[in-house]
Amino acid sequence: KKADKIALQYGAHRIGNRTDAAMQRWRDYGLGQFIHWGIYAIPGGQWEGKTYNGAAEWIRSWSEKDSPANWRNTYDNLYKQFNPTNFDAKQWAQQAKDMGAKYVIFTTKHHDGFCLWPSKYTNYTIKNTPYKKDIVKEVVDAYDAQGIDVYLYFSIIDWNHPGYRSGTPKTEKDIAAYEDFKKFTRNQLIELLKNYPTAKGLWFDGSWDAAWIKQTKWTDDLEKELRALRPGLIIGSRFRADEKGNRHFDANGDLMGDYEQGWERKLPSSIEVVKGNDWDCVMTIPPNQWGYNANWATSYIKTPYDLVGMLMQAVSMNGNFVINFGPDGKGAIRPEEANIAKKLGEWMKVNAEAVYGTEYSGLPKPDYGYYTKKGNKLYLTVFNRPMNGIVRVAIPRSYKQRPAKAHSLADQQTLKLVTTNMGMDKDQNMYYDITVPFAPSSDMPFVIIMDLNGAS
Ligand code: JFZ
Repeated sequence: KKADKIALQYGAHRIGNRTDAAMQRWRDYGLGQFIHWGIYAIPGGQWEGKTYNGAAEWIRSWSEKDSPANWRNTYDNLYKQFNPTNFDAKQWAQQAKDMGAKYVIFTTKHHDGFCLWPSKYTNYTIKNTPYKKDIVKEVVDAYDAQGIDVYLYFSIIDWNHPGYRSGTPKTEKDIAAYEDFKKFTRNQLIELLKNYPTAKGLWFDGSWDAAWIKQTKWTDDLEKELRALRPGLIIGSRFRADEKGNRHFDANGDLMGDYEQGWERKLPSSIEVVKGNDWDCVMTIPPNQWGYNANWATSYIKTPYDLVGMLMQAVSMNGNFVINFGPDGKGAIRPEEANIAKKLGEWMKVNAEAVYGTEYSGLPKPDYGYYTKKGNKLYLTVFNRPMNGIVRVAIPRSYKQRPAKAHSLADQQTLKLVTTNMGMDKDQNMYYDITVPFAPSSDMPFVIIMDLNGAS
């Protein structure tokens, strides 16, 4: 389309969103769960009596700075104590189901290199812990049984593998080591796809190192190979770089991968920002802790209200919203997270119709909250309740559909809807006043459904 596009061999291989059934299913999820679990859950953000305020799953790198002699010996031996006797994949999956999650992203291997599956290609795996059993398999089976789609998180960064390099390998020795690491990475990815045939996608991380970015052709070939192994496989934009070193978006600004994977603890401010691309947002409950951090009390903890706000902000702009959980070293989900999952689930149980399978409404964001839309139904999730109990919906005259009637989702009660001619509208809006019950039935947002006239 654009004449000024430069020729790229390893840029985006598709312009526009995927249209197949697997991707449509992804698009309809709305809400997902992330789980960060690994041996970093044992120290839980504390190292030799010191609390580290950085992300707990990064503790190996914090402790390295403080006691260089210690970290390799100590951290890399933590797996010998990994025996999560409270781990119950079925319970996790039940909790995720009750929360309303439609997909889960599970850390098979984080930056520390420890594998939660019994990989054939390293000894640094769950098989060599007191626990022994394949945790990835337990998680996949339990979530499959609940009808929750599984995505395998995989870190390219691997602090344990001797061939891993962050900077571009230059010496012969480094180059050979890195070639080894590439083989290892490829083997592990193929192994994951073979071991877990129901997994719907791979969620890549730690692909920002200079060494990795340089592997343009190799990573492109590998992505193709993985896709050929698993038809429908979903891979986001955080895997490879184009030949100019661009990540996520190639030198022409086109998205590489199936959806934009750059929304890490942030949300787009408007629909224009996401340029029509599929995307999801991954969010921590504290400001920035993915792995278990024993000391949560010192930071702000997002409330169910906050999280529903972010969920609706995401879904109203065609995104999915993924909430992270960090189970402790014994495999238990902390009570604060369990409580948030429960509260969200209670809300989702009533209001999920405004979430699943809905899309951007085509309307400007209302001050009351967020619109979502499905066919002839327009949903307004109300966070800001007007003082007079009248929600005034402004619909541009150019919008094809008109609200004909309204009801509340929670109790299916018909709500009074009056077309209002203010006679002063320079923005060419039509107004629809909807009277909402004066007393809010809970401290959480509520949803108004409007039935629309006219073809969507
Ligand atoms: C990475 C990891 O380092 C972190 O531990 C966690 O697993 C998270 C989900 O991913 O952190 C990132 C990744 C991407 C960005 C920032 C932090 N980003 O795109 O800005």
